[in-house]
Amino acid sequence: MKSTTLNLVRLAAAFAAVSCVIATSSAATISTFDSSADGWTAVGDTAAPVTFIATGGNPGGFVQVEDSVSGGVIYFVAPSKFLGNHSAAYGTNFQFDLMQFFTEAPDQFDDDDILLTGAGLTLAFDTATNPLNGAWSSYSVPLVETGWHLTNIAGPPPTQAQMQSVLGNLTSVEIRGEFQTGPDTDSLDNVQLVPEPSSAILLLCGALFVLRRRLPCAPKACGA
Ligand SMILES: [Ca+2]
Ligand SMILES: [Ca+2]
Ligand SMILES: [Ca+2]
Repeated sequence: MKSTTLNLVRLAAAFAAVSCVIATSSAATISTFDSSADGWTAVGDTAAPVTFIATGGNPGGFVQVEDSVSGGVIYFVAPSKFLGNHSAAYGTNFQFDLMQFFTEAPDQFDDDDILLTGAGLTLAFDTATNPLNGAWSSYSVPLVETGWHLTNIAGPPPTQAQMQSVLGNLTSVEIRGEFQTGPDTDSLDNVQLVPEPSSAILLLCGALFVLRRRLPCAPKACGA
């Protein structure tokens, strides 16, 4: 192949590969709080509305609330982009990072850790561990009926149809921020509701990357 043609093919393959990455990630609903609170609010006994903090997240910006310690449990409440039809998220993982901060002796309490509401149902999930005190903890919760409970974490498991109908009609997504009795500050970063790309798209993208790597370099065209 002539070097000009080769370079054009390499360029096309590179462009297609980059387009692949954009195409497979664009369907994700994500809040990384790079520059704002991204519409997140909170319910419960917060001392003030959700605050955006530009540094100290995991990484970059994050959101934080302070407990007013007046009774009640604080939950972060997702903005509208996490609501509606997220049927494609069934079978994927709901991911987020939490950090709690408290100075008194640990006095943690149990409660519903995630609440998904929709189609007249509420689904609750009990995460295995509470967030670290003063450090970020990452959560990845499978969006399948196993492990979820109807109404609250003491409820029976939902059916597959119930799980799917909630994900298809989400009206509320809440993540517990408060785990400590007494004063605490609660932080959230990197919330992701990520439909996995179809295996066909992944195979195509993989093939494009391989093609790009295997094409020979024209002299002085590819760099060292
Ligand atoms: Ca962040
Ligand atoms: Ca409280
Ligand atoms: Ca508290």
